[in-house]
Amino acid sequence: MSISAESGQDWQRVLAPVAAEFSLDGRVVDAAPYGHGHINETYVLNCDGAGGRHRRYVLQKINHRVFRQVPALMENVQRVCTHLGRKSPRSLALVPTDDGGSVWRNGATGDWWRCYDFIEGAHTVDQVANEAQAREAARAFGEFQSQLADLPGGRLHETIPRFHHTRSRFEALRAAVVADECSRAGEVRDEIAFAFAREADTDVLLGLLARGEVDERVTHNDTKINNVMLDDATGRGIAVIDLDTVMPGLALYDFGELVRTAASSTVEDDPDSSRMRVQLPLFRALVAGYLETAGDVLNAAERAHLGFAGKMMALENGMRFLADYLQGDVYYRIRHPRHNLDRCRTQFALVRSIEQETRAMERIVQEVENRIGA
Ligand code: ADP
Ligand code: GN1
Ligand code: MG
Repeated sequence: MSISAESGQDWQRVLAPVAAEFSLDGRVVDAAPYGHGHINETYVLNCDGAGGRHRRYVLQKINHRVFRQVPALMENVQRVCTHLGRKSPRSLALVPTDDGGSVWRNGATGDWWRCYDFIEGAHTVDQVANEAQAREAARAFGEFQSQLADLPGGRLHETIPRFHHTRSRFEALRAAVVADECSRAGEVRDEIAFAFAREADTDVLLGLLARGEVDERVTHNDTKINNVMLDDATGRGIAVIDLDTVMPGLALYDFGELVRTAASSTVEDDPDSSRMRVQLPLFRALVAGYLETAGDVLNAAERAHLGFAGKMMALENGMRFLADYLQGDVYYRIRHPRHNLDRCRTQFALVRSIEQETRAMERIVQEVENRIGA
């Protein structure tokens, strides 16, 4: 059965046959859509566990149009969960299928499903509330980076090839402009010009990698603020989630995504892009938190590009949203017809703001390094 997060169905009836494939503790009593992701479909299952204990699970339908090699993806996820589970007690844990697998495929629809233990006593936020929260999120992602430095078993699969290859993202945008399949290019001339004027930027991080100035690492690649769980009582960052894009990458991609989503003045799709700017106190908190836990693994070139990385990820995401708008909104889930355009404009406003604050951001990195003796 194909289901959509928006159609207001009887979730228990729809999801029960899927849930029945997994080794859950108890009977599913209730199910509902959950979270605000743009790619997968996420649901929470409420169960009557053994001895009447209430248990919750997260059930996800993997978007296999975006993730084309689901078994390879799940191999990555399983390896990373196992490794993190040895180091952190509350890390993300897969619930096996009844036959011991990590994922179940519905033979009738071709859909892929997986299930996680619900991480209780913690929450995610879509927007950072204060500097302490920004610092915690960065600390958790930095810890994730350093914990995966000794992941055994060889290179992870690239679940989406060239995911943060910003030059390729630029070329994809250029192709979408040329094709102009939905005759929308005329309406977004300013946004196209904005991206085209920054073509040279798209090669900077790739150049660092090609020259060996930064290393390839195991990175998360989607370090949005709502992909880290914060403890309800203490506010501590306790688990990094949404591991589909964990693969070989640059630490700067992770830090840049954090800057984009956690040092910004508004949400990524604010329809009023004039409200978007980089928040320097939040940027300072991110640098402090990230260096606290990942400082030992970052080299001088990485530290020198922490601010630029934020600009890069805002530009890359803005280009991706613009390309999707031009192609007729085929990739990201949208809630209204100009959603991708709003997202693009707001990301480009963030790019502009970071460009204006480049010097101040560089000074902040130096100040934090001097303070912690890094
Ligand atoms: P998406 O790819 O759609 O972003 P996520 O894996 O990030 O999917 O899940 C969406 C939301 O569901 C998260 O932002 C988080 O709030 C919640 N969530 C996901 N996994 C768990 C979990 N194991 N325990 C508790 N909440 C979770
Ligand atoms: C998508 O799945 P979600 O919502 O966490 C996207 C990210 C983008 C982000 C923009 C696999 O993330 O790359 O940065 O939207 N994930 C994928 O909000 O494309
Ligand atoms: Mg997510």
